[in-house]
Amino acid sequence: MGAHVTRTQVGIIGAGPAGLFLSHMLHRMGIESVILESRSREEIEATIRAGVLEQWTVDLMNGMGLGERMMREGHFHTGFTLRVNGESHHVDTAELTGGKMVTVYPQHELLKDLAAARLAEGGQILFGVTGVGLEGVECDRPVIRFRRGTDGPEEELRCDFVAGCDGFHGPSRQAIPAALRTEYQKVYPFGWLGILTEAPPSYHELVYANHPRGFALLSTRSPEVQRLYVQCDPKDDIANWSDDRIWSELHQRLETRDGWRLTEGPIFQKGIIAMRSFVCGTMRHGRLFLAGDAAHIVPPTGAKGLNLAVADVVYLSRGLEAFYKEGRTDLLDGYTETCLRRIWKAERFSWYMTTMLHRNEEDSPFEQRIHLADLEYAVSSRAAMTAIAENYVGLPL
Ligand code: RFL
Ligand code: PHB
Repeated sequence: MGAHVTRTQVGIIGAGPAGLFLSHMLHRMGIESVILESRSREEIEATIRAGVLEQWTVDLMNGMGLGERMMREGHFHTGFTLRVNGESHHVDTAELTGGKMVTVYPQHELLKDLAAARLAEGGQILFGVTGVGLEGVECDRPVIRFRRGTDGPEEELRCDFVAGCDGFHGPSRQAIPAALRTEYQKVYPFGWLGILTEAPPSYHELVYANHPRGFALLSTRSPEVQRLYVQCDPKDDIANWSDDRIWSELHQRLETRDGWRLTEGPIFQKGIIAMRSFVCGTMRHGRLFLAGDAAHIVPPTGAKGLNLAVADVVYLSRGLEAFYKEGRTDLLDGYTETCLRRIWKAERFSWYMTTMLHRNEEDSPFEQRIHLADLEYAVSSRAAMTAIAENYVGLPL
């Protein structure tokens, strides 16, 4: 007996921001898709990741009629603070960019909204699949093999196109022969220790702090829960970080000279993440298209990762629409090039914010002074601040 076969137009691997946004956009274009996701819905909806949405990402959510809860529960920030030597410098993004803002709305809440809406429309998202493997992406009839759960029989998803939206560790990028892939990478010698604490907001906007002890970031999640990060050794063991030590570092790095105090609360989640910049310069192989973290990674300092994933699938959906409605392949043929123009700008901005704001023991004294001069210039020049602001709120699509 042959494997059970399902047919669709676009087979999507991964139900992260890239995969879910893509299925929504395709549905509105009258293009069918099926999403295969290895994790359970519960796990995805409980994983804490990004928090900052660019203005156009918010506009896109609203334009698709999916933004109702985000508009009710999200936090709208017209700027953020750069804190240097205990002095606060407000970057008024709205004033510097003609009214653009960023919205703090947790990634897992966004994913909940996207998955619920897609399933309510009759969309197919298969959670908890295993053994995902790609075949035939070089010809016109690609096949994705998978199993439901760990012990379901092997099944085939036959499609016209495969969207590899499976994150940095997923199988899609590896399905492009190594000899055809150009990859660029930078690994940073520091990471972030992130916490969630049950406390009221300490400040009305995000604070990015540069301090001789290292970087710190004050962010938020809700009126009751705050998100904070401290620069640390990426190989450090979280067991070395008692709550007291975390608060002590946060107080020192975020402290100001005007008497402002960080509000503490019980810490209920903590973890360490490493930081890298990565670009796969080959985002298409035959009928396989990579999107989001599957193709690129930015360090989180610029808050770009999720937004960049959504931008990729906007371009991909336009290419697929031109293919199905007009038989044109030019947009699909130009996919990698179109995406990479935006990706490299986001890579540059994320790298710039990261190198400028962190303390890097591997930097020569010359480089350390240059980064400090960069920062001092940024907070003293309207032109430099405008450049930061327009990148932070998101470059036009
Ligand atoms: P995701 O979110 O990793 O989703 C990929 C999905 O694919 C599934 N998958 C598979 N499915 C089937 N078969 C397989 N073999 C599979 N292998 C993997 C995975 O289970 C997963 O569900 O990728 P996507 O969609 O490209 O989205 C990228 C974003 O999630 C990522 O860029 C952001 O989270 C990055 N990021 C931030 N981005 C922002 O725009 N603003 C922020 O403020 C921000 N803060 C952050 C961040 C990332 C962080 N971490 C933990 C890396 C803060 C942190 C701490
Ligand atoms: C977050 O709230 O998780 C967050 C905010 C801003 C960043 C990165 C992460 O630059």
